[in-house]
Amino acid sequence: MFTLFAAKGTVAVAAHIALEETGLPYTLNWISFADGDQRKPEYLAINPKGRVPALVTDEGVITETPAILEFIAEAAGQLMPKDPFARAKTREMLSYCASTFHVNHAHKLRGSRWADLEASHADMTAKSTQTMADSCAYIEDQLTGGWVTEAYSIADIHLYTICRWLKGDGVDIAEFPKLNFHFSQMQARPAVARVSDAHG
Ligand SMILES: N[C@@H](CCC(=O)N[C@@H](CS)C(=O)NCC(=O)O)C(=O)O
Repeated sequence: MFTLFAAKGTVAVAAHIALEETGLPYTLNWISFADGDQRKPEYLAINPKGRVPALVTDEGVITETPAILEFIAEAAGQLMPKDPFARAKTREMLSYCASTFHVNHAHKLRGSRWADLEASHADMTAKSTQTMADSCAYIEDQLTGGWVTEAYSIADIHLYTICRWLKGDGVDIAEFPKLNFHFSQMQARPAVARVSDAHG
């Protein structure tokens, strides 16, 4: 039995979807950013980085979305290709989502992680629409029109989770037809719809 610590609408949506898709037993523990739960000692004892998601397992805590997603996929024997090249392409997308796509988004509201001046924050916020659109253009070019690799995998789940933020970031996903199709395919999945309802 796993416990997922998640905040609504965050990148924790990805781990939540993976758990719903696989049917592994888990409990959900909501963290409220509005109440600053992520910086409270109780939560820092679970994840000293003060971020979500965190997945508590019998062996210990796992943080970082790519690691959590791959752990869930391996525990369930689902959502990860068997072929070495396809596995590498899956990890390539996970890594891009975590290190670039997500970070572009974080520049919109979390500029204080990288700079102190208000003017610097404003500059980062203004730039995030363009960097998110640039990432979409890159991914659009990579996609073939279906899933990230031949079959549905954790790469699709991570990609979808970040694409949920595009509208709020000022990017119209309809300008990227393959990405838009990918997004609709994800929304049509019952597990994804259940998680979306839970996150509101
Ligand atoms: N690299 C981490 C990033 C996790 C992360 O930054 N999560 C955000 C929510 S999307 C968070 O917890 N932010 C809380 C804060 O900055 O106070 C991952 O991919 O899991």
